[in-house]
Amino acid sequence: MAAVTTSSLSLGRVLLTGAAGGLGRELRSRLRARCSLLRVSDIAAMEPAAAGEEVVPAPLEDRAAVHALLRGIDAVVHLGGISTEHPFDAILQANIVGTYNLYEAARQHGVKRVVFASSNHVTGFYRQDEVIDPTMPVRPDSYYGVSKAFGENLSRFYFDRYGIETVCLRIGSSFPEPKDRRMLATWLSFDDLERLVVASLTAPVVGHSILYGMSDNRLTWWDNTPARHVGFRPEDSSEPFRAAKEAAQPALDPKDPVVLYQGGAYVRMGPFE
Ligand code: NAI
Ligand code: 15L
Repeated sequence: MAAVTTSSLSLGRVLLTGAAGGLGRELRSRLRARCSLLRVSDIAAMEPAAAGEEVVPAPLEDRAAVHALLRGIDAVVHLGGISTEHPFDAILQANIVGTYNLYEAARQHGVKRVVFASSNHVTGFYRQDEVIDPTMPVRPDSYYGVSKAFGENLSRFYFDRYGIETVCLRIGSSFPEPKDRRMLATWLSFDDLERLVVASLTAPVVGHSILYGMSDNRLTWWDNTPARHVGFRPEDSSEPFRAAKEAAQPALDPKDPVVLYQGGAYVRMGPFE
């Protein structure tokens, strides 16, 4: 789809981590024209640099490499890391040590703002018959969710102690289309993802903010009222996919934890030992 025109403001010198991933590849092409420089990074192979880009591979757990990665950067969109449930040791390195390295380098280089890709799995053990908002206590559903809660807390510390602003995006399910009935509630279109990230980078004052990343879906479990100051206005909806997804899954057992809890299948992944 064509890029969304939400702002013509230059975003300055931006670092995009996780640039080889599903969301990184989408955002790379959409952010490039808005930045004076877009530095893209990952451990996986990336497309060669286009005009206005730098391609800098870096493992997030490598402190020196991450320090170099942040040099001269104004703002970060941090998507890099393990993006699903995995054994703790892998999550520890990529998501916990890696996010610490990123914030510490951001502090040392005077970075002003970070947009952190958190996840709905920070609150996956709330039930699907509850509507929650970002001020409510976390209830992670996985080691992965715990690592994202760590990132949210770490970024709050770096704001309170050092003044680095962060918008934590508890992304629902951002794919070309919803894959199942659960995603009718959690779906975030790529155009709305772009709107969300651009709003998070350009809102004048964000301090430390947390909001859920979902499109304007008819059925929702999340209320972003406490984060209205970010100015995110989703324009897409999962509703056009409803009939097909309901036909594919006509019966749901509400006693099944995967149906009962917002985190879906994540609530029963593992243990891995
Ligand atoms: P993805 O798995 O496609 O991309 C993540 C990227 O991070 C990959 O290219 C991977 O190579 C890179 N990466 C992994 N470990 C790394 C390390 N140690 N050092 C450097 N790079 C590393 O995930 P996706 O879907 O693009 O998600 C992007 C971010 O958004 C992730 O942080 C994920 O947790 C978060 N998110 C995504 C959702 C979605 O629906 N796509 C939902 C909720 C959160
Ligand atoms: C996530 O956090 C994952 O990164 C993504 O792959 C999906 O599993 C998504 O949550 C979801 O809850 O659908």
